[in-house]
Amino acid sequence: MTKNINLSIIGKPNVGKSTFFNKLLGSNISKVSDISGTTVFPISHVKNFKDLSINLVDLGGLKRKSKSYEKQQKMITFETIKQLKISDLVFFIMDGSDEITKNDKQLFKLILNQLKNVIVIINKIDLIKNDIKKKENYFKFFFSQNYPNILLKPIFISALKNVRREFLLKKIFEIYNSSNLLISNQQVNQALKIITQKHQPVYSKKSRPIIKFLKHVNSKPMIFKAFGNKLTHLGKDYKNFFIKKLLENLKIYNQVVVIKYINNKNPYNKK
Ligand SMILES: Nc1nc2c(ncn2[C@@H]2O[C@H](COP(=O)(O)OP(=O)(O)OP(=O)(O)O)[C@@H](O)[C@H]2O)c(=O)[nH]1
Ligand SMILES: [Mg+2]
Repeated sequence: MTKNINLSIIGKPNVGKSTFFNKLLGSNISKVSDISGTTVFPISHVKNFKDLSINLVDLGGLKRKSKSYEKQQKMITFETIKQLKISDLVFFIMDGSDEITKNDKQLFKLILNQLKNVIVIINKIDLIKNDIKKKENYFKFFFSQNYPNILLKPIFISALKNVRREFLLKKIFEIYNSSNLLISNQQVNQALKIITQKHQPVYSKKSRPIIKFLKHVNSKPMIFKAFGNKLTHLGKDYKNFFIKKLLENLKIYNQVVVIKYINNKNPYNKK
């Protein structure tokens, strides 16, 4: 049976979204130009791969909130949010020949806030003249430092010269399949053991918060529940550390994760 998936292409203006869309499909459906604001209305086309029927949607370039007062931008924002809500997966496109801007950060946050799985594409690498490695590290560092609840390996391409179509289609297939699974209690709690044996939460008010049991309760969005004692005392730093380690341990990439901490009531506290 074919599975339908919705995949949106999101990014600020002029980063090469439409070029990327066309090259992935091997056609010239969406208009490309060097003038920012070329795409306004969403353009979609279906690409079949294995048992997936991928509805690929090219969207207009989104500007920062503070700069989105023009009529056209309002339209693009409206369409993007509408599309984002029904997306199974998002291609977030950035310009590799440029620095990371506030516009990029705001857009990426929008995608994560909707708890969407995402593939990060760094485009236009043909324009990077020297020290590509340094540039790659710059982007990798940005994502690993700022977003603990998702593990990302940015993919570096030139949509113009080589979009890496087969590689990307396989990635979509992989992420789609793993995002529908529930991970067993055994596997999740094995990870919990490994993480907490190395780094326990710090003491707070003379007692130590303890995570006793972890359960994967939902896929898409991926939600875990952590049960234990004194979990309201868990600090933000530890939570960030814990979620990151969990993702690394379970090798969960491209999926945004939420952990809900639930305090077990201590039965001996009853009077
Ligand atoms: N050098 C280089 N130029 C590229 C690449 N990808 C796209 N471009 C160019 O960048 C410009 C913008 O490309 P588009 O695909 O229209 O960008 P877009 O993100 O769809 O732009 P909007 O629809 O306006 O938001 C065009 O001149 C493209 O030819 C690339 O990999 N390398
Ligand atoms: Mg476009």
